[in-house]
Amino acid sequence: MHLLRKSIDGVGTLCFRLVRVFRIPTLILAAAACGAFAVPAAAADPVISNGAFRMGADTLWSKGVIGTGSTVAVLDLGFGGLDASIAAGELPALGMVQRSFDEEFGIEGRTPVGSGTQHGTRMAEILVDVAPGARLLLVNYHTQEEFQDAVDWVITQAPTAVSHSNSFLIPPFDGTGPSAAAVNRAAAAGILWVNSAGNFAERHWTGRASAQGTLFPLEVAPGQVLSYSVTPFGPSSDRVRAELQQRGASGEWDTRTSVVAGSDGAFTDTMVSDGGEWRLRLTQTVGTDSLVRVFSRTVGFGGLAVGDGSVPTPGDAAGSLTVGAVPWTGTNLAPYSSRGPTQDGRQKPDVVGPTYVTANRAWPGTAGTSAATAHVAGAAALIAQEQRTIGGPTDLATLRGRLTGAAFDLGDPGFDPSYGAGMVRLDATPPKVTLAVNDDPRPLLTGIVRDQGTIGEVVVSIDGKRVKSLRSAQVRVRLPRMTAGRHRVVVAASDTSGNRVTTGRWVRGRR
Ligand SMILES: [Ca+2]
Ligand SMILES: [Ca+2]
Repeated sequence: MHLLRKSIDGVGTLCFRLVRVFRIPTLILAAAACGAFAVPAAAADPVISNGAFRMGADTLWSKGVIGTGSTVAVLDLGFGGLDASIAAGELPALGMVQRSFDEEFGIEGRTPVGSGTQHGTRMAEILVDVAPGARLLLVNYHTQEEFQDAVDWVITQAPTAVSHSNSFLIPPFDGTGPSAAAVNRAAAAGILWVNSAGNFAERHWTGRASAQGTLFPLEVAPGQVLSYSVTPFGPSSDRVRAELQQRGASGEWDTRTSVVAGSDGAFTDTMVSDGGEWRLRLTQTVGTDSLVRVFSRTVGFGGLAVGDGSVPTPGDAAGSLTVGAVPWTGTNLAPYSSRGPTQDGRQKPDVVGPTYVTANRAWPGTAGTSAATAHVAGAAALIAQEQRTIGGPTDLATLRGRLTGAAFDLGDPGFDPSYGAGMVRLDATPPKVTLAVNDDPRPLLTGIVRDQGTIGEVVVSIDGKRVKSLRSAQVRVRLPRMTAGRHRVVVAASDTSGNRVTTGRWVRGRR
């Protein structure tokens, strides 16, 4: 449950029991919480992504900053389920521009392995949650060639930002490939390109292939899809054969599909497991022991996975603001979130965003660096409007600087290879706490916690020992009897963006 706040009378009565934020950023409070307000019955009952509150977007909504005047292009493989999303009130019925570059399947699109997809629709829902005033362009493609055409069209539309939550597993992964070049064209045109780092930290391996064959046992359930991208990095004449093998009835390994990859990489044919035992075999056929990079679209490498270097393209582009993922309730990188360095040694991701959110009740727990990316693009749309409001610059360097400069540091201190600059943060102001303690034998601690964003946790401790944890703005805690002498009562209040303040009082014990 989110904790939202609204002053409902002239003396600052605060209600924190949640409620709903509608598509216009009027904070409407539950009748149960405040009595004076009834919640209007909505035809649809949309839900706001938890990640918006994690970033502190509500601090800007309450100032009327909802992304008005900003355009964001959501670039994706497909937008299935748009009508249902609009009917559920999760996307606006009017104002979204649709443009398909997928020659075969149109705006609905397909995944890389040919399935229908609602991925782009989920991303658009998150964007609308963070920046409900932004104008959306929904643009899809399937091939890398179509992607480049899509980017060139998007550039003509001059959006504030692009939200692209997809990757190509096509080398060279050093920021110079064709999709990275397209991203850099957008950046050169002044557009903030926000790209997912990828969900490949557990589905990536790099190491040496050998002439004898390097083997990867695969844990594959029946019906599971197998699809691999294989690239040797060495002399251009080097070749590595990748074979997907299944153990036959008599115990020998049968090669079910095989491909030979050079420095421009190759994909294995997509296989669907019918059960049994599977393995991937990499064999150096030309050259000696090439360094090989393998991405799996589907099945993880388990204990053999190599998280470092698992950012595909175009998250490798210098012009991309590349986004890793942290669950919205936590501070630890999602285990799948791809990490740098790039093939040429640059650090990615640039920032992390919130994930594992619900932006549509029918799709709880939307995860991945995809969801994180859409949140960050929405944040950019808000910052751009805020800048216009104050007459400040809205150029790419300013937006990028705001997103990285105000990020909440996570992981190792400072910029690091897992979190980049940290979690994108729109609320950088800690809560304010007013406190009083009476002198009862068991003192009553009372207080109010105020924040422009959403209150996360309020912790009461005595002499460093936690006695109570609250998630409300109203503090009313009966403290235990304390021994004679002075004791320090501290209230530590944090908002959901991680900003924290501590306020203390000395209390005399009487026991
Ligand atoms: Ca850090
Ligand atoms: Ca705050």
